[in-house]
Amino acid sequence: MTKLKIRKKLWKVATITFLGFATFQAADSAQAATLDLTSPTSKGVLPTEITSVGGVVLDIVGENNTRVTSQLGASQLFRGYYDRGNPKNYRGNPGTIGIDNNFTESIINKLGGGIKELAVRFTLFDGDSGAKDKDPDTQNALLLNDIEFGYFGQVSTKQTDALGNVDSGDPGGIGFRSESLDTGWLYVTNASTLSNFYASLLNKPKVVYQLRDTDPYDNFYDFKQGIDSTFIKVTPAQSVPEPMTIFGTLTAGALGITLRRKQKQQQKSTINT
Ligand SMILES: [Ca+2]
Ligand SMILES: [Ca+2]
Ligand SMILES: [Ca+2]
Repeated sequence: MTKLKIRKKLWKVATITFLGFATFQAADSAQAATLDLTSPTSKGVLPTEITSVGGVVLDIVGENNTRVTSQLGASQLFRGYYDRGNPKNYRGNPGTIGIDNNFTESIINKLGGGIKELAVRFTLFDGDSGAKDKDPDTQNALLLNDIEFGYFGQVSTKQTDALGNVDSGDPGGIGFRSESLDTGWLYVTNASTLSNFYASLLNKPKVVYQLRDTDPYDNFYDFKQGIDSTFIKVTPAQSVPEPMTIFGTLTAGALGITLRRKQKQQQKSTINT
């Protein structure tokens, strides 16, 4: 490759890198109006197919850094009191929030033999797990496949409208508050919780979300609000190199060529003398 060609290539990469940053920043500012398009896992920004509000979003990072992101649609979830709401077979304590059947065996096999990180997002209207509500703090537990994953009353939440636009007057809260459409994430890295959950997926490839109440049937829940979308996506680890890495490699390559040329010149002059 001639020096001119290398220079041209470097310029091209620099331009792509710049455009990459510009796109990233644009996406970032577009997110300011809506909430929850970034997961607390190390993978961060959610696949664009995930809606800003509604349903249950499960974001899993496998031992091999492959990411599996699933959204169970709002229309498939529970609404009502857990002794009289619907679907009928979701009633009880624990009561079922929803069942995600998108986890096929082949998807679970892509996680590299285990789960490193897991985050789950809920959108719930009138959850009553805010500090001053009926079921604060640890009164409503979340279960995934019968395994305890935390408490609704300890989740940081934001109030939005049905399209996911954050209520500008809402300072945010802890728990899913009474008479409010709240969205928030639970984030789990506890190794034994994650390994138990992984084993449950191997046993039955589906995720059953449930809520266990210390004093059941006193409260109405509506998990059906927000934007309805059901979706699952597998993102392999490091499928595309970062622009900065390409730039770094090229620069190193160009330096290498210069160095080798100098060495050759030195060798030549050594032979000549
Ligand atoms: Ca209570
Ligand atoms: Ca209760
Ligand atoms: Ca309520």
